[in-house]
Amino acid sequence: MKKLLTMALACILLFSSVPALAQTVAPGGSVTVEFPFSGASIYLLEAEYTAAPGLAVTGGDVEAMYGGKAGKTRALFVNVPAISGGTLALKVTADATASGDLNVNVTKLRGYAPSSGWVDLTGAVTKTLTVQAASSDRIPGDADDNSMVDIDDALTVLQHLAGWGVAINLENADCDGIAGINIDDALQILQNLAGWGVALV
Ligand SMILES: [Ca+2]
Ligand SMILES: [Ca+2]
Repeated sequence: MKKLLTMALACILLFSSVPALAQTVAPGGSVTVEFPFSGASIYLLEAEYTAAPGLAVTGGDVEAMYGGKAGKTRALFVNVPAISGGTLALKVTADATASGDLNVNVTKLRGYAPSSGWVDLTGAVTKTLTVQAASSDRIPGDADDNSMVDIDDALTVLQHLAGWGVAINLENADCDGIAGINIDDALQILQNLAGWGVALV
């Protein structure tokens, strides 16, 4: 269902003049960039693409196609019976030091059918990825995620540890500088609140 909705949205964006929404990716992270295509009825799809310095294509597939492989600059997929459209989904990974708006270009997109030979498909486009660090809104100690640290946060950690199934922000709750959530995190919050000079990190 989600894929169908994504495809429907992609088609609307492709066939309208509305600019596509920019996708974002964190430095060192990966994102799937979709290139819808259509045209002749084909058994084979061949795509060539380039990624700006700072980005690399690290995988990909075509929904509804039987098999194939996406390499760094080229993808080849096959399907029987023939299909007349689909979406090339490229997995793009950003370097840890990448930043800004960087492009991925599909420079060639063609399909093959025995009756017609190789035919160019509609859909070769440029997509821009904005590489930006995820905004950090973490508040160490704010286990119940209400934007303040008080005794309820220590209780939330304790209730979580007791298996009460309470809502908890795990990133905030792990606040004693030692990875993992345990009773020391609850104590850290209590000691911080008591003015013992213990920092929440
Ligand atoms: Ca709180
Ligand atoms: Ca901890």
